[in-house]
Amino acid sequence: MMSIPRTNPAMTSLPSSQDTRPERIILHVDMDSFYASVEVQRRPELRGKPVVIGSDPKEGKGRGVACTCSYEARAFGIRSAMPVSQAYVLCPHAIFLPPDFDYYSRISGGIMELLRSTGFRFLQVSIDEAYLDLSPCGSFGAAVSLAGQIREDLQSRFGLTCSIGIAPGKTVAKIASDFHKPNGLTVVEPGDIRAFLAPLPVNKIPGVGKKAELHLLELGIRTVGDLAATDIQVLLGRFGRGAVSLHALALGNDTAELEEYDGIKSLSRETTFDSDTDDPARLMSSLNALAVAVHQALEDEHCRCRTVTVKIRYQGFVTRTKSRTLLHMTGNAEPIRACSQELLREMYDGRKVRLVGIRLSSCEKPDPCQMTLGI
Ligand code: TTP
Ligand code: MG
Repeated sequence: MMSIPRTNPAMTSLPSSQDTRPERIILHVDMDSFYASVEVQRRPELRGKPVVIGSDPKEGKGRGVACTCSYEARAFGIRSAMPVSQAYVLCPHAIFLPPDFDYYSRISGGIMELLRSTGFRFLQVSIDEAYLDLSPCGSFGAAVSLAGQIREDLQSRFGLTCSIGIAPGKTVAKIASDFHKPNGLTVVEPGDIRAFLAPLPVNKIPGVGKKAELHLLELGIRTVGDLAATDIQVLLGRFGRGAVSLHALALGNDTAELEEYDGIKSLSRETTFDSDTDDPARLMSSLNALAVAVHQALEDEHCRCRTVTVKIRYQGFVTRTKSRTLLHMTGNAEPIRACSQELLREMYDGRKVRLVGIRLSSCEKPDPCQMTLGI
């Protein structure tokens, strides 16, 4: 394993096995404190300050949560998903900014385009993270050079830093990108996976959440090394088949492959009424049916979405649309239905309607490398 701290982003010495021909080289990139860094980039006066992206803390009485915060704010103990009231207590002089999702989505689009344009197999897994399959590079040394180029390009084009992990499989690449944040580059070569993972707490494995962590702790398993040393039969008895890939990973076998996914940009469903209507109940029930249908389409694609748009075409073909970006990606029917109803209520002006429609956009596929345990 080789870790390159942020103070030394340029590689000077290449890993010893640069001449070997590994089967797979996967790069995972994750932007650092993404929403906060994007805000700091467009408001340079915020640089170096604790910045929290979330709703107004109202001097400790606000009820929302923080989406993320700058690393300066993290030094005060503030974290993503923490209530803003708590964040305010930890750092009253932090700068709290409301999220501007449309802007973050646009910047994310540019970043993903840059990564895609490298020409390697590409998979975006969230607004600020993606994988590239760098196997055609032929060596870890060549992959590290390319990673350096990507970091430079992201810095010069967007003024943003990222953290990168390079490993023979997706799961280890993802764990590695988180290893030296922010602005880190961590390379785990094929023979080093087990040693790299062994000291890490089990919750560093994607998909091992609080519940799984507690179950593992009950078995005396705290680190990935403990997991490797545990008899697979014990794990199978406790977690079922989900334990197989988890145990294999702990032993150094990262089998998660990168399947390229072009991504659906949007999904829509619409209904044209037999006769134009201004009956609110009829409009709402049609909208609800559309929400069910478009959600089904989303499920069929195994996707989640972030933005909901409602379209109304009035008599005479005058068409209006209104969009809303949800706080989180969702694959659930309820937020889509509720948001569509809200948009219709806000937009409808009482005229006779010819057509209504719902469109879901900013769609993405959840990261398939998440481990799932049968608990
Ligand atoms: P992350 O990559 O998890 O976090 P981050 O980029 O802010 O920080 P890090 O340097 O640790 O990678 O998430 C990307 C963005 O997604 C984040 O900037 C804001 C958003 N987000 C939320 O809105 N709510 C959440 O709970 C989390 C974790 C992220
Ligand atoms: Mg990030």
